[in-house]
Amino acid sequence: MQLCKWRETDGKVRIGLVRQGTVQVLKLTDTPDHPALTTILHAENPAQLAESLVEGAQLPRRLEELPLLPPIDYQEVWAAGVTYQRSEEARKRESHDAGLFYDKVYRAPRPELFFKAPAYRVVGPGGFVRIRRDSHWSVPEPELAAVCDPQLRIVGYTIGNDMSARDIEGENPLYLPQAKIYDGCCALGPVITLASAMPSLSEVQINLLIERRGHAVFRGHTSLALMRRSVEELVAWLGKEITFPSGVVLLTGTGIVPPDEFTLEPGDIIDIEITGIGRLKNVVTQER
Ligand code: DO4
Ligand code: MG
Repeated sequence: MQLCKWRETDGKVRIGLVRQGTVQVLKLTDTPDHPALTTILHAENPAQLAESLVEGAQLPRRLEELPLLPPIDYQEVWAAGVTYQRSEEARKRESHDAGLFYDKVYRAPRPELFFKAPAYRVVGPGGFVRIRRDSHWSVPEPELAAVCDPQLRIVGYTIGNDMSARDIEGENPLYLPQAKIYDGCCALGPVITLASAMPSLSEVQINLLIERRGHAVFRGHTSLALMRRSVEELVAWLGKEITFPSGVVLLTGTGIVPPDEFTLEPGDIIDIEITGIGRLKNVVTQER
């Protein structure tokens, strides 16, 4: 079972229950204290609550016809880094003076965790992700995103894109927040697959396709089985000394890095597919 969020033409935000691309509208509206999506996600049994809220009188809709919003309310987005060997190797190459630190963090018990974005900065399916105007080496990072409730139970999964400026991070690792956090730096969607409906993570595959003027300029692939740490381990480290009253979304790191000579250009289309969730497509821009 999956959940999606969209805005109707009358401005109302709706939540839907998705099965095989068909969306049943739920009778639940946003209030500032109880945003609809997290009201379901943070319930004791999200699937049961969603089922009980199906608006029987409304005809089912097609997922691809809805103007989807990112599947997030007020959660912070955090990210883990260097969780795949592919990422460790790439960071060591891009960073001339600080390669050792990436090696260390890949192997150390404590993972790299960083704040990525407040919910309002997150872009949804079909939206624009940005490359910084002061970067000449930017890439998408396709990542499994764990959606956690305030008790840090993993209640679902979505697709995340941790947009990154490799040249800025490579110049000095202390520039990480500037390489990672800026307008249009993060996309999530298209839906949340409830944890109970997610296939075994060891079988989950991630595919990335980047198209430029109608042609594929990069294709990459990885498997969650190649991740050095489990998602539960990352979430446990995240929650050690910090609480998340509105819940949190944790990007779990990238295992796909385009070759060093590749950089994104305005107009590129980033297409990320993850088993059990679907496909998140975004267009690259440098405009604001
Ligand atoms: O150390 C920098 C960030 C790494 C990252 O975002 C990733 O591995 O996905
Ligand atoms: Mg990343």
